[in-house]
Amino acid sequence: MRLTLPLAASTGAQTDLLLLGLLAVSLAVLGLVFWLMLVYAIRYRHNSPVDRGALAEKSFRFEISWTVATLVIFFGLFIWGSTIYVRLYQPPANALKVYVVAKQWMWKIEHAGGQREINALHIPVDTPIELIMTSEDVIHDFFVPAFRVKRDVLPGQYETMWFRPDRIGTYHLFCSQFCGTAHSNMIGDVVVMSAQDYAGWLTTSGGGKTLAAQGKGLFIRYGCAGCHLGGGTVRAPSLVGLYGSPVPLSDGSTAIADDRYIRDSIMQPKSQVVASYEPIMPSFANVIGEDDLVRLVAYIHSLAAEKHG
Ligand code: HEC
Ligand SMILES: [Cu+2]
Repeated sequence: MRLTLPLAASTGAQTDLLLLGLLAVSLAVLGLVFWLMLVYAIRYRHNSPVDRGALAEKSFRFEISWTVATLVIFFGLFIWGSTIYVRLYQPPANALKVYVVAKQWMWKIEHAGGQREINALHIPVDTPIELIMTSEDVIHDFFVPAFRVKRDVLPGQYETMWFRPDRIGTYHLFCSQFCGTAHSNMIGDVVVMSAQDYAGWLTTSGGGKTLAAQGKGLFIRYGCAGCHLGGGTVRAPSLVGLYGSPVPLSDGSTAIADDRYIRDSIMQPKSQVVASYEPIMPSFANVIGEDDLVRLVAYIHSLAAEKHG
């Protein structure tokens, strides 16, 4: 019999350790309480001849030390858990980005090379993978137990999450947020492949045009180019080199141009207006679907590379 869930991501080992730690502390507390109960119940049972003495004095030293000890232990657990949790949302810069669009009731996966798949995710082993996820309708939740990752996928915004698979194989993907009648069908396979197999998969799985190349076409089709490529009558910021850089906003704050920022710039342009520009960009919410949005974001992402070399 297998007691443990297979672990296939190096980033998940710490989660398992934390679980063991929590279990150990809980068992220790449980053991202490039950041991004391047992000892006192037997020792001071009805009719037992032991001396019950005078009532004990309240000792502040004792009260304070057990309170402080508990505080230290449980605060330590909190810090331990939150460091792991926070790290889950800080993907390394070299992570391979994959876009995930959830809808009732399927997972649509879009790779940078233009490969698309449904209810399956093919990824290379030993590579940090960053998922940029959104939903077309209700709240879903991307859950891969073997990687120890799980995150709600919300409509109208990007959620990111990362992990590093370290074992070749096929693992279950679940939607773990009840999302309607066919929620239980919203499952899939995560296929972790060797670098060669992955390269082979990329070439045989079509794609044709990369996401960025498709986004470039949409950039013209949706009329973004008219404002953003300059030459016209309106003044709009150039998007070259934007991705990943800090953007000064009109309210005096600074934002980092990540996927989420770019998404919001397109869907809710009024929410963050670039400093020294007029808020004239129209909102594309209800105009651009999630699939096209992913392509536009990938295109703007690709413009960052143009500037650097
Ligand atoms: C009517 C002209 C106009 C159109 C059309 C337009 N934009 Fe904009 N856009 C602007 C202006 C002006 C700004 C700067 C003010 C602001 O942030 O709203 C801007 C800001 C942005 C930003 C943030 C830039 C930065 O430096 O932080 C992004 C990203 C962006 N637009 C993408 C797009 C995309 C994608 C489209 C097409 C779907 C589009 N825009 C269509 C005028 C336009
Ligand atoms: Cu779902």
